[in-house]
Amino acid sequence: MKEKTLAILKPDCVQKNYIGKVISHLLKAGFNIIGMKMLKLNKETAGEFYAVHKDKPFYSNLVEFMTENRVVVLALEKENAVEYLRKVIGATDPAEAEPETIRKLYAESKERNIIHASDSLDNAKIELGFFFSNRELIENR
Ligand code: FUP
Repeated sequence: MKEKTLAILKPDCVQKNYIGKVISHLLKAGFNIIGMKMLKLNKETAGEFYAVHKDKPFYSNLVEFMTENRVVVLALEKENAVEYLRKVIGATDPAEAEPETIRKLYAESKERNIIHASDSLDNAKIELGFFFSNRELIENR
């Protein structure tokens, strides 16, 4: 079944000029980009997006990092998109990521790991709604 999921090219991806490389990787992996925007998160928005981690020791650093530069948010569509995107990005810590995954290729650490991807279909719906209106995500092919 075709699914939609959300990816965020994080501030380190933008700062290192990897936007093109990562988007190219996603397109080669078979994802269709059905929504894309660049924006700068503020502390409140980044904190809300990562609210599930608010009690973790890394939360404040995570919020700080996510606000240090612009990000690119992508709405992606593909068969089995949620699970497949998680596979294509690799483990949270690039040291543990499989070869040829985006994080293995481009990330420097588990704190600065280039890309976010929704981790379930339910979260994909919530996270897509965080950045895109329904009107923006209407079938556009
Ligand atoms: P992931 O789903 O792979 O992005 O990983 P998590 O949801 O576990 O973590 C979300 C983000 O928190 C990571 F992308 C980076 C940050 N994080 C840390 O900074 N330190 C950690 O030990 C774990 C996660």
